[in-house]
Amino acid sequence: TPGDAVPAAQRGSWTSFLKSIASFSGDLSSMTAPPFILSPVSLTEFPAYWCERPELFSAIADAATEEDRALAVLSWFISTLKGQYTSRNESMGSEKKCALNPVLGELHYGIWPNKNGRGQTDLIVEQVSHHPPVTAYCIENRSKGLKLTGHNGQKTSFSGGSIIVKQIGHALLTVALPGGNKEEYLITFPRLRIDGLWYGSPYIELVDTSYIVGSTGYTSTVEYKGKGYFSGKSHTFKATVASSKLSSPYMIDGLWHTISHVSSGPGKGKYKKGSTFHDVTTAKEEVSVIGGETSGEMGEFESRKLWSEVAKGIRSGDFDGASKEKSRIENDQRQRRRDEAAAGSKWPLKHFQWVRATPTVNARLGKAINIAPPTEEAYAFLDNWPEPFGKE
Ligand code: CLR
Repeated sequence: TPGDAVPAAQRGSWTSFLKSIASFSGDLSSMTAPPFILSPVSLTEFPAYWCERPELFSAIADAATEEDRALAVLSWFISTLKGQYTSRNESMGSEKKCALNPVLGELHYGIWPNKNGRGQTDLIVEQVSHHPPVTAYCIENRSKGLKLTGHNGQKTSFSGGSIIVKQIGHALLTVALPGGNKEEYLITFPRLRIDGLWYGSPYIELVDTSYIVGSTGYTSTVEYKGKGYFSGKSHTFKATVASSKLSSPYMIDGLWHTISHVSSGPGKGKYKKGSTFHDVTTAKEEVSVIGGETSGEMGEFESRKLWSEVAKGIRSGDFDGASKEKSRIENDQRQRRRDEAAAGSKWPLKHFQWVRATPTVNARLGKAINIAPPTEEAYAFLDNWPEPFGKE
C-alpha cells in the first residue's frame, strides 16, 4: 500500500513531496522532503564510488594489450555501479535525498593506500557550480599512470510515477603506458529511473545505454534493463566490446550489482567464453577521507567539516537544529555571491578550470559511437594536489 515504508507521522508530507515533484522538473535539490528520506552525505562524496575496488582500477594499467585494457576498463566500470547506485539502499535502507546541497567551492579529499603492489590512489573533488549543481573530480594512481577526470550534473523529470535522472557530463580515463604512449577512454553515464517512490522506499534502476570509447578503437556499449526485460530481473545489463581489430565482439551479460559472465567472444585466457567478467559480491574499500590543508587538517569548505553540524542533526533526529545550521550556511553563501557581484569578482575554483569540451572528447571519441557529444563542457584538473598527498 502507498507509503508503506513511510513513518506514519510523515505520510502527509511524503504525499505532498511526491505531488510537487510530479509537477516539476529541473533541480530537485532545492525541494523540501520529509526527514525520513534525508541523507547526511554531500554529493561531493559520491565520486569516491569510482574507486572502491582500487585493485580493479590498477589492473587496467597491468593489462598487457589494448584488447585486455579495453576489457579491464569495462570490468572496473561495471564494478563501480553497485556502489554508485545501490549503496544507500544497503547502508540506509533506501535511496535517499541528499540533504546537503554542495556549495560552490566545496571540497573533498581522500586516499586509497598502496597495498599489494596496486599503488596509491588519490581523490580530489570540487563543487564547480552550485546552481545547477555540478561536481568535478580527479582520481589518480600516479605509480600506475592512471587518471580519471570527470564532472557530473543531473537533469531530473518525472514520468509514470518514477523520477528520471539524466546525468550531464562525462569522465575521461587516461592511461599513460610505460613506453610513453597514452590511451584515452571516454566514459558516458547511464540514465537513472528512481522507482519505489509510491511506497516510500526509492531505489535506482539503470536504463538505456552508456558507452566507453577508447582511443585505441575499442568501444564498449552497455545496455541496462530492469525487471521484466532481458532476464526479468532488476539491475540487468548486456555489454559488448567491439573493434575492427577483433574477429568478433565480446558479449557480456549479468547483473551489475552482483556478477556477470563473458557470453561470447574471441578471448582465450582470462576473458574466454563462460568466464566470470565481474564479481562485486566481495568487500569494497571505502576511501580514507583526509584534510587538504598543509597540516592535514580540514579547511572550512571541506565537505565533512562544512556540513558536520547539519549531518549531526540529521543523524540524531534533531531536524530543527539541522535546518537552522543549513540556513546559516546558505545565507553565508548568498552573502558571498552578493559581495562578489558588488565587487565584480567571481569565486575562484581551486583545482579545476572550465573548458569547452576538448576536441578529443567531442570529435575523435564522440564520433566513434555516433552519439551527440556527451557534453559541451568539461572541467580540466589543474594538477595541483595539496601537500598532504605527498609527492610521488
Ligand atoms: C551522482 C553521481 C554519482 C552517481 C549518482 C548516484 C545517485 C544519484 C546521484 C548521482 C545524483 C542525485 C540523485 C542520486 C539518487 C537520488 C538523487 C539522482 C547521479 C536525487 C536528486 C534525489 C531524489 C529524491 C528521492 C530519492 C526522494 O556518480
